Amino acid sequence: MLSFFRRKKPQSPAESAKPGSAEEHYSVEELAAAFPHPEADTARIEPVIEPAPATPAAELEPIPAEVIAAALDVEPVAPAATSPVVATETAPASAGKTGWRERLRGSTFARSFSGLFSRHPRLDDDLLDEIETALITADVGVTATSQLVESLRARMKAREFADAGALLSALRSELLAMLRPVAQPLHIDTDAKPFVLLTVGVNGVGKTTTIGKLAKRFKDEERPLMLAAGDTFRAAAVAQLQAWGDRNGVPVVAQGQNADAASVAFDALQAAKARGTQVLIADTAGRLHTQQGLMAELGKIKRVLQKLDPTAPHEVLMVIDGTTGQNALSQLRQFHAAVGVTGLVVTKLDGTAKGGVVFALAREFGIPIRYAGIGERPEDLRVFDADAFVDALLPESLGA
Ligand SMILES: Nc1nc2c(ncn2[C@@H]2O[C@H](COP(=O)(O)OP(=O)(O)OP(=O)(O)O)[C@@H](O)[C@H]2O)c(=O)[nH]1
Ligand SMILES: [Mg+2]
Repeated sequence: MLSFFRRKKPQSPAESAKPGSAEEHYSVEELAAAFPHPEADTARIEPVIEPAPATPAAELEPIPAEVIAAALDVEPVAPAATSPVVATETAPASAGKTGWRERLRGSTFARSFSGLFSRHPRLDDDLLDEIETALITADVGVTATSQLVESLRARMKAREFADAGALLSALRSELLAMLRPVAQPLHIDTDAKPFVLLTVGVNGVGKTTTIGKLAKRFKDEERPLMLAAGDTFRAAAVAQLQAWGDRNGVPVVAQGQNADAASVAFDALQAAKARGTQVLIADTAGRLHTQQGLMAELGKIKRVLQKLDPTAPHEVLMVIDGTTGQNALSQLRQFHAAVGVTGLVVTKLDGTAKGGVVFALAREFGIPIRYAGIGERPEDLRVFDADAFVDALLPESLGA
């Protein structure tokens, strides 16, 4: 692990804005032990463009495994003992055995539709009204829902459907047609040296967890990889990323809490270039899309990366919490304006997510959806599959 620390700047408002963040924090003593700080003052440092000389990792106290484990709420694990760039053995990836349908069963979308066709087996306006209500409840959005239902109504009046099952098939096809164009997997351009992936999103959506899952995926694909701990607002965020790095034998460039995020990104890109790393993934602090200063900081990270590589970042991956609902649209609008989002990950689709927001995002923005998070384990980050997704929410068998 490459790790070095800088002076403190005042606490970010993003931290206090984060619901439930208090429980995730360490005591002052734990933080002091985890992140020994050379200076005690709290003056804000000016943005650092040129990287400062790094303190050799050997001079730093390692973060105790218990502290890292506490950040992740898991059993402590022994960190990788080898040099960062040397590939270490990773546990064999257990295949994601649980299917999309099983994981998305609890979604509002799936629950609203299960039973709908058996309650309304007749092909009539009541059935269409029920479908409209189910789509709205599942957060597909008013405009997309109206379009879908009116199209079905016109086709029903034209006697295109023999029965309710045929109407269900038509609805499935229309939903698929909305998603297929955005189901574009992430392509790692190996000519980019390295391919820089910048993750962004509001607080708690699953950015760091997604990075950990991607680290495992890319490591399994034998891609030389490096992580940048660009969430410098919380010490626990650095520890969380370092834990994922340690687990997967992936080096993490960090400067500790309150360092300048753009400086971390710059240092990491320099280190990645020097080591011939293929992929660099940069974490960033969660921020509300309405916090203009913090949104502008993302633009700065991007500009600083471009000083070293004008084509970086090669992917701005926005992570969206699938339980968010229609607010996800304004989040994406703001992040896209600030930093140019090129791909999406929709997480937490396994829980109580409504599911429909994926259609609203696809319809409104047409930005590629790269991955879906359908659980907390590394193998639960799935390449977004439009067919599997629609099939899970609205199985063909419902109309039988
Ligand atoms: N069920 C489920 N939980 C997830 C998924 N992805 C992330 N989580 C959980 O969401 C919580 C927040 O994840 P983080 O990765 O810390 O989120 P973050 O966006 O980095 O948060 P900040 O850095 O605080 O903004 C953790 O408890 C994760 O385990 C998912 O696909 N499904
Ligand atoms: Mg995070």
